Order: sequence, then C-alpha cells, then structure tokens
Amino acid sequence: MSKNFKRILVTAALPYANGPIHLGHLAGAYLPADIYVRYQRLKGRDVIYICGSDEHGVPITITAEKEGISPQQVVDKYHYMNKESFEKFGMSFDNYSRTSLPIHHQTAQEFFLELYKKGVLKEKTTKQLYCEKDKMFLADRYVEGICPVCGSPEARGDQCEKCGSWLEQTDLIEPKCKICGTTPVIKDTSHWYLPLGDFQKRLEDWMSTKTDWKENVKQYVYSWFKEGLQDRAVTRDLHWGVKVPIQGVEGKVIYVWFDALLGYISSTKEWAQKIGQPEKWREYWQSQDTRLIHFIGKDNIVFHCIVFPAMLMAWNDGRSDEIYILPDNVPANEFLNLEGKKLSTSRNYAVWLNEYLEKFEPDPLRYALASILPETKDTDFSWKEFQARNNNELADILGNFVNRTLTFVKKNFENKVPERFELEDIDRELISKLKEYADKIAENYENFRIRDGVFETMNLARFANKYFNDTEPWKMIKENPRRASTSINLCLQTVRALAILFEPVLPFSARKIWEMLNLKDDIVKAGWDSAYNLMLEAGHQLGEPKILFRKIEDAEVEEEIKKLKIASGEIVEEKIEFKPQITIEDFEKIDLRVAEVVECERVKNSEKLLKLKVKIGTEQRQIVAGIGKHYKPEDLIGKKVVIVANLKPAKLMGIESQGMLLAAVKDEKLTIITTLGEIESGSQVR
Ligand code: B3M
Ligand code: ZN
Repeated sequence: MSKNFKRILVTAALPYANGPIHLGHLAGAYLPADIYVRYQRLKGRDVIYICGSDEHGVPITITAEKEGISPQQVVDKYHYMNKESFEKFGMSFDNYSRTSLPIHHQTAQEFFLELYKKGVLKEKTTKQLYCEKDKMFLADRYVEGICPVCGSPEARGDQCEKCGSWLEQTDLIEPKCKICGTTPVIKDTSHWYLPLGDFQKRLEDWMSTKTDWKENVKQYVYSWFKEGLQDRAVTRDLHWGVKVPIQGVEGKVIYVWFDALLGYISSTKEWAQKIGQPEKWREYWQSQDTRLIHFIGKDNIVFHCIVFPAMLMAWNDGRSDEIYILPDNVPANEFLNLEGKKLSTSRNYAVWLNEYLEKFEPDPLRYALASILPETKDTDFSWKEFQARNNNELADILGNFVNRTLTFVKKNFENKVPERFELEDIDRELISKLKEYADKIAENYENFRIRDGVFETMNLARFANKYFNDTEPWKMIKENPRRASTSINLCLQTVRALAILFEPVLPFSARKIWEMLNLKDDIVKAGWDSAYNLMLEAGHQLGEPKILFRKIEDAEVEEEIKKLKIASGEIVEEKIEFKPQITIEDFEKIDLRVAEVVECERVKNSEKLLKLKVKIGTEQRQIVAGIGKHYKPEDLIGKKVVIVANLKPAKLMGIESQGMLLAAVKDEKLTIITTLGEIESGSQVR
C-alpha cells in the first residue's frame, strides 16, 4: 500500500435480499474482499469492511407478488438468512447493513436532493412501457424482451444479463409485461435523469490515472466511453424503494442502483453509530488519505466505475466541505461457472451457501474458491476439484505438516517446544523462506492477485513438509537428538507462521492451529510480519494436537453433482410411487423369518434361478429365487437371509418354492436383505 494512505475502506457489492447467497457471489466479491481485508488487518492497517443487503428494486417486488407476501417480508427473510450464512462462512464485515433502514433512506434522499438542487438532475418527460391490464408503468424487470445488443430473449427493462448491456426499456424488442405477459403500450411519464454524458470528460481524465487497474475492468470502462455516455433515469414509477424527496412528487422512488451505491455510505454511518463515534464514517469517506476499494462482479462494473464516481463528482462540485473520495480501485471479477455450465439461480443451477454449510466446514470452500477465483477470466467450480483441494492439499499437505509436527512434539518432547541448537544450511534456508513467502504472498494480496497469494501460501506448507522429510527428526531423535530438537523447533515456528499466513483464507483452521500451539494472544494482534520472527520460546507448553481437515468422501460429492445434474435436466429425478396404505393388522399377516442358507445350487437350464435349502429354527425349507444373475451359489451358503414364511407354495420351472426371499431392487441392481449382527434362524422379523 502506498504510504500516502492512512486507511482503507473496503466494500463488497450489496447482495439483493431476494434469494440466498451462492458460490458465484462468493467468488465474485465477498471472498476476495474478505481475504484482502483479513490480510490488511494482520498487517496492522486501519481497514473496515462494509456491506449489507440491497433491499429495493423490482426483483424483490416480483418475488413478493409471486409468493403472495409483502416486499418487507421478502427482504426480512433473505437479509437474516444471508447475514447468518456470511457469518458462518467467516465473512469479517465490520458492518452488514440494510438499505431499508431509515439511516439509508435519509442518506439517499439527502444525496438525491443535493444533486436536484444543484440542477444536475434533468427532468424529462419520456415514453415508457405501461401495462393497461396491471395499470402500471413497467419499470426495470417488470418488462422482458429481446436484447437489442446481443439478441438474448431474456433481457429485462434495465439490463441484459447475457451481455451486460445497460438498457432503456423502450429499446427492448418485443417487450412483454412480466406479470401478465401482454404487450405493454407506450405512455408519457416524467423522470429525473443523471446526465452521465456531462461527466464523461472528467471520468475519462480520472480513469487515465488508473493505470494499475485490472485489464478486464479497464476494458469494460473504455468500451463505455467509446459508446458515449447517455442520460440515465434515476427515478422509477414504483412504490417500493426510497421515495423521491421532491415536494409534490407522488408514487415515484429513486432507482435502485442510485440508492444501493449510497448504501455503502449509510452502512458506514451505521457502523460509526454502533461503535459510538457517529462522525467517524467521514474519516473513511471524506478524507483524501483513505483508499476506497470496491469488490464486485463484472456485471456491476458500470455502476461502480462510471455511475457512482459521477454521482460523487456531482455532489463534490462547488463544495468546500464534505468532499467524497472516489474509488481507488475496483478489482472486479469475472464469472464462476459450475461443472462446466453457466450458473442459473432461476433454474436452481447453483450451489447455495446455506445448504453447503449444513454439510461441510467453511474453510475447505474458502480455499477451493480462492484457488479458482475468476480474476482474469471466467473459471469453473467442480465438486471433484473441491474434494481434491480438500483431500490432497488441505488435509495431505497443510493438515499433515501440522499434525506430524505436533504429534512428534507430544511423543518426544513432553509436548513442549524443544530447544534450537546450532543451525545448518537447511535450517537457515527454511528460516529465510518464511520471510520470502510472507513477502511474496503480501505482494500478491496488495495487488489483488488473491489466487496467487493463496497458491504461494500452500507452497510454503509444501516446502515445510519437504524440510520435515529432509531433516528426518524420527531418525535423528535416536542418532542426534540436538538435530531433531532443532528441526522440530523450526517446524513449530513454521506451523505458527502458516497459521498467520493462512488466516486470510482459512480463518477457522488458523485459529484451531493457534489453539493447538496454546497461544493466548490474538492471531491478528500477533501480526503478519511476526510470521517469520521465530516467536515460539523453547519450553512453551503446547495444546492438544487435533485433526485439522477431515477427508471428503466420493459419495458426498457425488450427491452434490447429482443435484446439479437434476437442476440442469441432465438426469430426471425419479419420483417414488408408493403403494396404498395398509394397517398394522395387514402387515402382521405376513410372517417374516430369519433363515440360514444351508445349501444352494443353480437350477438346471436357468440363468436366473437358484435353488436354496434354508433352515428356519428346526425346520428346513426349499426356496427357488430369481437371483442367479446377481449371486453365485457359494456367495449365499452360511448367510442369514429374510424370507416370507407363510407364502402359499408355488412352482417355478417345476420346482416347488416354499417361501420367498427378501431383496432390495432398483433398476438392474439387486441385493439380498440380511441381518446386521448375530441372530438365530427362525427369529421373527417385524
Ligand atoms: N444488488 C446487484 C447484485 O447483487 C446489486 C449490487 C449493488 S452494489 C451497490 O449483483
Ligand atoms: Zn444483451
């Protein structure tokens, strides 16, 4: 970080409180921002991480109408749900606000009014799409049609998700009302416009200083400039949202994007109030020595790199106080695909964070996603790769190094940090690597190369394992105890270093390691640069070694893959058709018994049939069963099976069968029902 800056204000896009958080959200903005912020905190920097729910906009009112509840109920449900899953996922927001709060409405109205009074906002009467049936103007997503830019049939009134174009609804080809499906008419209405064209020159000058921005972001912005910036309406004919604060104006709200961007400011205000210093938000927004960084996905670039800076410039114009800073960087990410396909929330082709957290720990997902962040191009998440990252990297490299070191200390050094004696070259190399890696990882994080930073952190763990192998403490403990003591001391210092350097990406596991090292001081207080300072004193008593990462089984990821295949229509989920209900009396008519197979042979000239002799208590029976394709006679001899003992005997290929064997069947698969644990033949099954 350049030394001219005193503090950092980090924001992540405010997610719509209109559905649960999914992996695309996490990889786009929240996780890279969290890693960046945690790293900066470890560096001892003054940084705050601001976020909250975006609770306005047409998607929310549409959901409310669909579910027959109020928009407030929709946002309440998802605000709390998302806040909770973010917390469980280790998102270290300093504040997670909501744009339905009074503090936000005031902030947005004040801002709007300032621009209105200055005459920045232009009032224009224009033609808008109006649905005669629903008696309303079709703002934003209330209308759908063909995108005039890319031809996608699902473009909405304000934006095409396919190509990212920001649209005027009247540009849509073949528009349809989203509520009733009829073709809307065109009617006059008046709105206030932000004349972005008036700001283009200043925005271009400002952008030209941003040479260090990511290529993908600069390219988006320059293509906007090339097209020429247009006036954009910043009000809508809707009831849900921040009311337009102009005397005599009814039934109009501020456009959701105009208000949501200001949500960063109101969330910071709320944070300042909560910590009891209500004016402190100004330090972050209105001092020129603060760095403002917006983490977002690529579909939000235009709003953060053009609209918001223009709004802030408009506010700042002609003022001598309360001057807002402009974004210093907007490290926007591309999209994350899922198992090779585009994520789609409407088709439920997504991995939802709340569902993930019901089954797995947060850190493996943080690590797997951080390793594939779409920083320069779209990337793909696959469950198999997730499993491999967890099993082969977290468990086998990091977990293994920590575990082998700590169990060695417990076994050989009374669980106390052993002494460091004279150093050899290999030891000095490890010590210098600690600093090398800490610096290299930091340099990556500073430049928003989060993926590379995480990759290098795992490389240090790889290096540490190699050091353990090369110094052979298990051998030295007998041949040269001073060597074993020295190398294990250094391994422990490296375990501590890894806890610190991994903290941004694995906050939960880092704290587990910290606890195993029995370190009392807070890990953040210990700080990034203490990672290479060999801070563990000889004689320090360690805590209990525990397993850091459990292995994830094939069956667990296969279940997840299947869910996605069902969502994408690749496989059809079979619905079980149950038979009509019966009573307990009906069931009790069936005499089920445990039987032991004493003899078994194939029925001549039949592939399918096996002839069994079974013992049921004192009785012997002959049973013919159609299981010849699934079992060989010798598989069954001596096994306990379950049979229907009171079934009327029947003849199969001329051989009498005095009972029926129970088996589970699915499609082509068959498996015989047997007993778990010892039980005598003849026992009743109920
Ligand atoms: N809610 C869109 C989105 O979630 C929007 C972001 C607002 S950031 C101020 O992608
Ligand atoms: Zn399009």
